[in-house]
Amino acid sequence: MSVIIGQKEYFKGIGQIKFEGVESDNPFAFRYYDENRIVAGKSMKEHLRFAIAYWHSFCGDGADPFGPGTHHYPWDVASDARQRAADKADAAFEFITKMGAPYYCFHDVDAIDGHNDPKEFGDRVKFITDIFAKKQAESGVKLLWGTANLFSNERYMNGASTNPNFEVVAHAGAQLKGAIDATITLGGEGYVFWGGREGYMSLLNTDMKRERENFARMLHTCVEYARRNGFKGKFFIEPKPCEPTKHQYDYDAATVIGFLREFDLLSEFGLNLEVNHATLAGHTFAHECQVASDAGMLASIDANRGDTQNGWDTDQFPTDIYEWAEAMSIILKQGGLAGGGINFDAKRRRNSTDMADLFYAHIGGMDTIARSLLIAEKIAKHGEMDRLKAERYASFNSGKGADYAAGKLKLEDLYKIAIEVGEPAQISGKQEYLENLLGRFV
Ligand code: XUL
Ligand code: CO
Repeated sequence: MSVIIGQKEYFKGIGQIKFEGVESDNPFAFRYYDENRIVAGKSMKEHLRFAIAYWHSFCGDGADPFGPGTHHYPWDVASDARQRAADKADAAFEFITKMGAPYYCFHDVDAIDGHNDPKEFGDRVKFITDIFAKKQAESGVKLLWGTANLFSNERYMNGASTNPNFEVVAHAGAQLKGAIDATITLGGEGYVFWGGREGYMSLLNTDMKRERENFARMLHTCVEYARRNGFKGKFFIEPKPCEPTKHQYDYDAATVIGFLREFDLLSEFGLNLEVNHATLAGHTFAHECQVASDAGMLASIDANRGDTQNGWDTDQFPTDIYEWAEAMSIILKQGGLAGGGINFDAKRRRNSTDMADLFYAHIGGMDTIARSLLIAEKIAKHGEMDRLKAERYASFNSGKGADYAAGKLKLEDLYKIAIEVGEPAQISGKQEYLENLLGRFV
């Protein structure tokens, strides 16, 4: 059966979204995201490397635990799986192009329907990969990262790479091979591992030591395969503490960094931090960014936000300018994201049912983040925030403090110094002052 592509316009009446500035009243325009504007030596486009998430934007139907989907897509009607996937690709590339986003991201099963036969599924993924390759060449849109969905199929109910049954692990491997092949063919800049079911529901039936070892074994197996087959990009792990499992092994940035170090995977990987996952781990987004950045591991971001009253992954579009200003300051300080970009792993609300809502959601998200970049630049230029932080630790820069930091002092030396210096003077942490300073730039 031959498949028809590129014949339809799905988002009729909505044209290219352009920058019009803060005075603009046009809801279909950017007020802050000006892709060519130079900020700290690079264009906004290069700094932010925005990506559209295939799953939420073109597959997510708005279903929740209390009811089925409310989003009905005109590209999701053909009876043949390949034609449906081709129609979805038409809609996706139309949207991504109209938004002016340079990148997209996808799971294998977002691109085309899954199939239990690994050969048939592999063929389907190859089929859609060819279409994506054509669409990328026509539009100039690039693949930020690819990934395999190893959590939806019921065979993964006890985990994928951490499944207690080796046969399920083999199926996970088959799927990973297909998704890695697609990522390589499409020139993906990264490959993401998010272990949705790589954790446990109960320790009573779980050999955690073996599961973590098996998880690391699969990562090594994938890295070896991808490198042997020409993958030049970066591997990312996306931490999340729980949901759908009670406990996920990739709990948070610090846990993942420890895991990668324990299993000798540190050099191949970076972290893809998701805002709402940080919240679920009981951290701020800035905390996760700082932990990752300090370890040289802050590579990519899944942009969204939670809801302060709901303790689950609501995946809302970013609007919190304070949250982003703090995080962006950390990103800017490390010279940008290491190998990744900013992917909108965010979804419209169930009752946001107009096609226009998909545009408003992304325009708002891109503007929030672009604005945070401008704020971060101002904070850096002003310099007081950095200066105050540095001053707080100045006692380690010279004299005995520097000797101590260099490992030259023994515990007995500290005893002598404590007697010599007497009671230290009180030094204010100036938190409110710094909060005001941040507020001034926001
Ligand atoms: C789930 C989540 C995933 C990953 C990719 O919480 O964030 O969509 O980003 O598998
Ligand atoms: Co994510």
